[in-house]
Amino acid sequence: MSIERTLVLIKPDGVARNLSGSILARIESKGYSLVELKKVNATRDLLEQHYEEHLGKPFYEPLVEFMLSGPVVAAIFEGHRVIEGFRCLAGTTDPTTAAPGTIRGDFGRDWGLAVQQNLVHGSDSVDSAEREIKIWFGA
Ligand code: RTP
Ligand code: MG
Repeated sequence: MSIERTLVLIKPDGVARNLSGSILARIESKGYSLVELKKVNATRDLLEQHYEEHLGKPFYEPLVEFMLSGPVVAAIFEGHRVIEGFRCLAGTTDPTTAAPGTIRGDFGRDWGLAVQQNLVHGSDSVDSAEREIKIWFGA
């Protein structure tokens, strides 16, 4: 067994729509454990670190603006294969076509805005998780 940790963000759309509790409940119901939880107003500096892999892409600036548009909930969840498990719970990036039964598929859709507002973020690898947890929660 290899216990992993992952960074989960409930993005400003999820917080504004009062879905934080429903989203966290799904992750806990799957059997993952909450390690840390906070509501934060992200800064541009923090988001530029978080999204450095997307620098230069057409959706980068709208994405950063979207993430600055309201508070986000940041959480660390722990469990065996939680990184892959959470991304499976979240569903694919485009919420219009994300499978029903997933967080994005059940609660989200493309609103035709500059960036896909898809409710949640989850780290995509052990290395990303370690990097992102440091960015949002410190060492
Ligand atoms: P995330 O990082 O948020 O967990 O989502 P992801 O891995 O499924 O998607 P990624 O490719 O890492 O993109 C990061 C976020 O950028 C926004 N995005 N918009 N074409 C678009 O409009 C577009 N592509 C990406 C989404 O909010 C995506 O989650
Ligand atoms: Mg990603």
